[in-house]
Amino acid sequence: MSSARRPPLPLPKDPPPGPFRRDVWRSPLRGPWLASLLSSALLPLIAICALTGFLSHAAYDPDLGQNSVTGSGGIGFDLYIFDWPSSPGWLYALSQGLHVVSGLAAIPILLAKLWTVIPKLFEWPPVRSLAHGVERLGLALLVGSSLFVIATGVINIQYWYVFGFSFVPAHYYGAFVFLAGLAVHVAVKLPTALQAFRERGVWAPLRDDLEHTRPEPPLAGPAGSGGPEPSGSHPASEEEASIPSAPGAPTISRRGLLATVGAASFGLAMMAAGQAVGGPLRSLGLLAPRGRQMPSSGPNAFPVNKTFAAVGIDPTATGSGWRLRVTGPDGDLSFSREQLLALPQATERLTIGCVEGWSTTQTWTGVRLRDLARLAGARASDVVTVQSLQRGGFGRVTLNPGQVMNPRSLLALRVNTVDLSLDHGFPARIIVPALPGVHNTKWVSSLRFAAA
Ligand SMILES: Nc1nc2c(c(=O)[nH]1)N[C@H]1C(S)=C(S)[C@@H](COP(=O)(O)O)O[C@H]1N2
Ligand SMILES: [Mo]
Repeated sequence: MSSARRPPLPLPKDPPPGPFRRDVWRSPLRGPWLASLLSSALLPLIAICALTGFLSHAAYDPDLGQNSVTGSGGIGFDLYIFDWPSSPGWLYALSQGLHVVSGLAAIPILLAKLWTVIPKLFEWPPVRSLAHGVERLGLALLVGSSLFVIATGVINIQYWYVFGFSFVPAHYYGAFVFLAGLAVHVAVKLPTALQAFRERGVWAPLRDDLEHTRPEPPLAGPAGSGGPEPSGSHPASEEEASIPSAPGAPTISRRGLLATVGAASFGLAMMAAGQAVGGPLRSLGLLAPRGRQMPSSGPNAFPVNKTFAAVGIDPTATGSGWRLRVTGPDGDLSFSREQLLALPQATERLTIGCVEGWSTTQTWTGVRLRDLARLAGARASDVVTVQSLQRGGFGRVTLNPGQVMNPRSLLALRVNTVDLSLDHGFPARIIVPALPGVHNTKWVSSLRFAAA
């Protein structure tokens, strides 16, 4: 097969000094068994993260202006054939909590996996044939997209909006590239992983202490060469490219490495869970950016995403001149805050579950959306478009008929027995069970009920 290895480009036969030389990579821990074990730990986390990610997008329907991927801002068709339910009330917070916990927990394992296979990044020659080139391009997309979805996710959780593109579509489309690449990768590599486990045992290499830590032997079956390494720069087979040709002495055992990675993963998961569950567990969220700007005590002491000052609404607009406009088939209505408080009030304990991985459950009081819909003459199949005093940003959202008609859905005027603070949406805000946090529009100025 030597002709297949001739570089299609005029490259020297031998790799240049540096990472392209196989003997640069000396850790005796690298090999197909370690890569397979780390991958087996990653896959369930990725599955949870992907499923909850797509559920979150389903929950974003019917529309969230600039965040929409299915509406006008996106690909223009609806991938989700069901309406996001508005019960149980903790559904979105649970889904989003799992998304962020599994995503963060995957990071140390993914990094360890990439470390295990990094010699393969520096194959020489970089491209041996068309098929090899296509395969490497696929791997580049897989690795690149995995790092992209994780980086954009972390940056978004950390409130650090540095990129010049919209997070939601970028993270969403990045996930498609990642999952497509992953599906191909799993299909191609599954036989090797099973073989590595069969030949070495799933857990057996973890019994070796530092002193007994040796490089993995080459795989014996079809995926491996079954023989000793040939001389030269090429590994006997693709699968063995990560096994060092000139191993150094181990500095950590395999179980030491896995314990370290596992501890990092568990620690990140706990920090994420602290934020996601909220309440007293919030203090576990050591890296959580939220909480800096909330009052330290009192009924309004729960996290604020965007403060009143940050969104730049004219402060006089929330004063005594504020009116809520309600439009529907029966025409145009207008309510002062006093008039809304004079309507039947409902009190509900409801959760705001934010896409950025935190949640908070508070006791909200206000007018049922269903009652306002009835006053406007809306039909049970109508959607409502909510408009905030804030223009642009998250100032407009559409809620589906189930969300409007749920008896627990409120236009909240008060929280924890006091008036909403300006930061929490005074004079009035939307609070709907199981709604993504970002749809719970603050500083509402109008509601328009209409056919979908
Ligand atoms: N008008 C408006 N409403 C908004 C936002 C906003 O930026 N503008 N942020 C949303 C987001 S992302 C979340 S998670 C919740 C947070 O509510 P809180 O700040 O009252 O805790 O409000 C939502 N309502
Ligand atoms: Mo949010």
